[in-house]
Amino acid sequence: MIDIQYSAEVRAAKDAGHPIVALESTIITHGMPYPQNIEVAAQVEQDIRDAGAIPATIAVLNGKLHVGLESDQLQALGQAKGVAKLSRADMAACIATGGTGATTVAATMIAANFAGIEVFATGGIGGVHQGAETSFDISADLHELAQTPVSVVAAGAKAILDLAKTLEVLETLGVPVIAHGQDEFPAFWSAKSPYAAPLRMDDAEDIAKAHATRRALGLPGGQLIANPIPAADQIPAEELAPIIASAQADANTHRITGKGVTPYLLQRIYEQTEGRSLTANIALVRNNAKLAAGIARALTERSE
Ligand code: PSU
Ligand code: MN
Repeated sequence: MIDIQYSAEVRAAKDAGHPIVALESTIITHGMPYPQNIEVAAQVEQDIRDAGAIPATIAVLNGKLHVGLESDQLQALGQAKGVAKLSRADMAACIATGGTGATTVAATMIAANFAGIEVFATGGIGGVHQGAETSFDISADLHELAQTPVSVVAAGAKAILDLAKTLEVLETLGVPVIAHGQDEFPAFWSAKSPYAAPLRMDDAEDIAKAHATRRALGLPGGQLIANPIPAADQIPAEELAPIIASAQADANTHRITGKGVTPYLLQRIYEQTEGRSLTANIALVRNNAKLAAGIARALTERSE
């Protein structure tokens, strides 16, 4: 039996029927450098509380599935070396063998759904990598969105991905892609991409209503809520393009493949922007946390 370990705060919120927002942990262990990773994780949790919901950061610690981390657990995870990156393929094996791992978007969706949490905030989802026509590198996050009923708030997909192909795969898989407050699909560090989002909604209530309607129709799968980075925090796409191209070339030269690709590219871009990519990343995650809290609140109010 899977015995979910809830944090005290999440346990109390579940008992009281308060809105809860899931958070992933790969962004902590593989997406940001220490010590900013821990500071950001704690800040994002606080942003969710300030917006009227309860944060549930998800990870596997010593074979236990944790939904909500106590602050000492978060501190330890953020400093640990060699933590596994868990997606759909490896979360069960990690639990079964008593391992410790951080959950990606896909694994966090599985755990959140298992714990009855319907809304999840992150930075960016995984998608179709550039060169996927030869590498076949397509994130399991896309397939998860097609089968697990959680609404994921992200700032679109990173420009290290092929956004056009990512949108095509999401369409094929029947995943609603809803841009928040604009017509364009956002590009993570930049608010706009050249691609139109298939759907647009301007407030949390409509997004919650769409989520509940999918559930009522018995449709499997979640929604991708593409929330643009605030204009003041973005890095112009033209400025990033050559940096991304050189990071991608380095990844090819060093034959980085599989799970290693996303963390490698993020680290190279961080170095080449002298940390500006991280500042923007923090701003967009915080912005996503607020919107996710609003959606979770709207869902709770609808079911009352
Ligand atoms: N985007 C970020 N930071 C991250 C990730 C994505 O800005 O840390 C992580 C997420 O956990 C996402 C994962 O689910 O990378 C995708 O990895 P892959 O491309 O290997 O599926
Ligand atoms: Mn991949």
